Amino acid sequence: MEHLDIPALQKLDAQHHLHPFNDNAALAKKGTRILTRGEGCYVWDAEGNQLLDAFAGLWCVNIGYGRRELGEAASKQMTQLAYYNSFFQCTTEPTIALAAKLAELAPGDINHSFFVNSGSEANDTILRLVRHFWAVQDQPRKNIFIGRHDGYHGTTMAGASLGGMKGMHKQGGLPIPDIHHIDPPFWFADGGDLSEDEYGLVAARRLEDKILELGPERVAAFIGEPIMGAIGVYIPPRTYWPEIERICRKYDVLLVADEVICGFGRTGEWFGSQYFGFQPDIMPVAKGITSGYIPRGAAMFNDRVANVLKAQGGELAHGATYSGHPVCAAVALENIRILQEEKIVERARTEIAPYLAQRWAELGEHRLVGQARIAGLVGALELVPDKRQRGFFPDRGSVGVMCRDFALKRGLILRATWDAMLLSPPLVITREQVDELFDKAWKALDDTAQALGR
Ligand code: PXG
Repeated sequence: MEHLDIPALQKLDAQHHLHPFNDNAALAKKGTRILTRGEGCYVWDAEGNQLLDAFAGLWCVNIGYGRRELGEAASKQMTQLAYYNSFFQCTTEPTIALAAKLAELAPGDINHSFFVNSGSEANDTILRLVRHFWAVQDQPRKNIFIGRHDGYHGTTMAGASLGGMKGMHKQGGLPIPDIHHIDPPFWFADGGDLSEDEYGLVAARRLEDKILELGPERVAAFIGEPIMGAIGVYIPPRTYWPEIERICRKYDVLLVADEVICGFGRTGEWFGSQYFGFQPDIMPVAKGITSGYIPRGAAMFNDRVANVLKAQGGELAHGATYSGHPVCAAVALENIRILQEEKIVERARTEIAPYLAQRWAELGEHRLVGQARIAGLVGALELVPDKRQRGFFPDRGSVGVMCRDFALKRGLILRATWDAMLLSPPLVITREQVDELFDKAWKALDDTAQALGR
């Protein structure tokens, strides 16, 4: 491997590159870690450290790193036709094939894709097209979206507004108008003496209260991540989503399941809605659709919404240069081919998820862990000051960062949100790698406990 001048690169990075979700002044002093290579579930940094990536990049490298077929698919398409768009009565073969493949995979009658470059753009698209859907049916006032506090739907104006992250709302004058939020289903912090199933119904009925407060004739859609990822893997009780679905149907509110993290096998099912047993009307997808190898997102709509947009929508005043990019479509198709032919989702569900759940529960025994939650191949360890109580450290966030750094020193990438350690490995992780993950995570927890004097 070519030798890199790490300090020189770090200096250039500090001088010229603004990093997302970082205090850039502090980061410039510390210097960034430069990643150079990936294979399977491992990545290597410029110093030569081999790291087990238990976070699949950023919840996205579902088929693992280093699959040459995806590079070959991109190269073939680039050579044949590097670019053409879906404007001007045109499109390309891979874009057609991807739309058809997604219709085959998506649950129920979600059969129609609008292509974009990211999850954020998928949600912007959904906000605009859903408002248009109601407007062309003479209901222009039915334009309010309800999301959840602490939800994550991206960082564009609409994405960040639909999400409920307070830090994001503070920057840039958000949320934009006609977006409301209800409290998220987080039993660990909010469940009190209720059982998880009782609490799931209580949390879902907040949606009904909000719809009645605003007036059903004003509410266009509800949007939620089947499992809330970025905030710390909040896995709702089983009772939550069916009740949300019932409420949406009752008031004719469109149900948007944000599948950007859950989609393409994360829970052991193809989509998070299938894991929880509900049927959305609309879903944004991104990340796992290409396993992160190339940017691609889609806003997916059911027959009802798409048919109205087609029959009554007129010209859709929406779209981007890269909406129908054939190279991104070719890579997505190749990724989905591998997921299907190698039965990666099925294997994740039947072989890996049960074993991972068992080992994750063992980590839950650690004295620092208050709750070990997991669904398929996504989970969290909630670090707590007192294992006997469902509570948080007073200085929320510092223990999580400490544990994350100890894990890195031991060759394991785990992400921390506040004091929850998040898990989302490539779906191709093996039982041996699960054992390695367990050993490194346990040691990182020990290191953290020791540093805290516990
Ligand atoms: N919806 C969900 C549920 C997401 O998790 C997006 C939409 C936006 O996708 P794009 O492709 O625009 O990033 C996401 C993205 C984190 C983190 O810190 C999570 C995401 C992105 C960046 C950081 O966990 N999720």
